[in-house]
Amino acid sequence: MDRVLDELLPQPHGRHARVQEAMRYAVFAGGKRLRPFLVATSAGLFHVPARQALRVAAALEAVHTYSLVHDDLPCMDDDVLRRGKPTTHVKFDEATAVLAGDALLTLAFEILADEETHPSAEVRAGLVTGLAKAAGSEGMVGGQMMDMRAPGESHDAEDVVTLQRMKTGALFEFACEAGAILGEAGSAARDTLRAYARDFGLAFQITDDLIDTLGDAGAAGKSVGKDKDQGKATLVSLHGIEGARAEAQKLAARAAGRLAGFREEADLLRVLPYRLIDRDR
Ligand code: GRG
Repeated sequence: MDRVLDELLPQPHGRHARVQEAMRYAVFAGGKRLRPFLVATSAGLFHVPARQALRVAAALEAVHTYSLVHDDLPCMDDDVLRRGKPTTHVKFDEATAVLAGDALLTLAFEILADEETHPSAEVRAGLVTGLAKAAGSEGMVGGQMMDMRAPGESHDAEDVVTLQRMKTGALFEFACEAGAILGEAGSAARDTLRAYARDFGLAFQITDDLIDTLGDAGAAGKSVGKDKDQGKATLVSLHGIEGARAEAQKLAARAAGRLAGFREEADLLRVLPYRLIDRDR
C-alpha cells in the first residue's frame, strides 16, 4: 500500500513544495491502513487485479488522511498528536495543513477518474460517486458537523449511532463496496458488503470510544479523554463501559454473520471485526 501511495502522491517540487511535503507527512505518519485493507480484501472476493484495488485503496486513504488533518485543526478538535506524531498543523502551520487536506481530497478523485484504476468509465464513475457521497455532507462531513455541534447539545443513542454512521461508517461502507464495484458484482453482493461494513464500522467506533475513555495516549498515538472533556455523548457514555463492550461484541458477530453467502475467501473479513474490538490504538 505504501509503495502505491508513494507513487501516487506528488513528489515535492517547485515553489509549492511545502504543501506536497505536508501531504506526504500526514499520509506516511503511520496509520493502520484499515480502509485500504478492507478495499483490497473485498476486491479479492471478486478477483479484482491487485493494482486496481490498491489505487482505489490509496484514494480512500488520501480522503481519510485529509479528514484527520482537518479534524486536528484548532478550529475543530485542536489536537497536537496523531498517529504518534505532531499533527500536520503543528509540524507545518495551519494554512499548510488546510491546503494539504484539500489537496489530498482532490487527489483522491484524480486517482479514481484515471483509466489505470479501471478500464470501464462506468466503473470509474461509480467509484467517484460512491466516494463523493461517503465523504460529503450526507456522509463524513455531515457526521463531523453533527459532532461539532455536540457539546452542550444532548444526543440520545439513536443520534449517536446516526452521527457515527455518517462520520466514520460511511468511509468503511465505501471501502467494502468498492471491491464489489471494481468487480462489477450485482446489487446483492454490494448490499451484503455494505451491511457488513455498517456493523463493522459501529463496532470499530465503539472501540475507538473505549480507547478514548480507558486508553493510554502513548499506545493510542493520539490524545485520549477528549470526548469526556468536551462533554460528547458516545455509546460508552450512554451504555457504560461493559454495555459498550457487549454491544461491540454483538456487532462484530453480526458483521461476520453477514458474510454467510461467501466461502473461505471471506475469512479475513470474518475475523477482522473481532481483532479490531481488541485493539489499543
Ligand atoms: C474534518 C471533514 C472532516 C471529517 C473528520 C474521521 C473524522 C471526521 C474525524 C476523526 C476523528 C476521530 C478520532 C474519529 C473516530 C474514528 C476514527 C476515524 C479514527 C481514526 O481512524 P483510524 O483508527 O486511524 O483508522 P489511522 O491513523 O490508523 O488511519
